[in-house]
Amino acid sequence: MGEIVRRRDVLAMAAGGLGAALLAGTANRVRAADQSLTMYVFRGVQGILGPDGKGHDAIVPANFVVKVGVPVHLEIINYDEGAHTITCKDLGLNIQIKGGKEVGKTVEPVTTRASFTASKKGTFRWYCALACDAGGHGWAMEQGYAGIGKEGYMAGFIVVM
Ligand SMILES: [Cu+2]
Repeated sequence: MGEIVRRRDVLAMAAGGLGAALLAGTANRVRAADQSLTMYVFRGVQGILGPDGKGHDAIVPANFVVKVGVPVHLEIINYDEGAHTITCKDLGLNIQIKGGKEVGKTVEPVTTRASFTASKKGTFRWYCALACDAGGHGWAMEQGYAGIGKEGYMAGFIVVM
């Protein structure tokens, strides 16, 4: 992973001018009042351990807060080779997160962008609707989709205020 990050840093520096141009392009679509959140998907080997002492797939942060009626722009960077979802029927969400790119024994992260606007206040549970966490023997998915008690891994809460 260190190698990938270093390469990305170098690329970012090399593309400084281009990056600024791309950001300017993005700014046209993201209004000042909008919310932005960067999330990460990590695979079990990255060391987020469950109570069983084993690593498990996790979406970080699993719990987050958004404002009602204000668009939220998510940037989800997936360091796991598998695809995942952020599914929350109460908020009409079923965000499909693209899998990372396997290169030998490492994974190059792949970024998914998605936007939504929460239309009602409350606390809503999301879960990943795909059978993932194979490396952790599916622990995060036990008792159904990201089973009860597995929040912080492939489930969590969206607090809409
Ligand atoms: Cu998942």
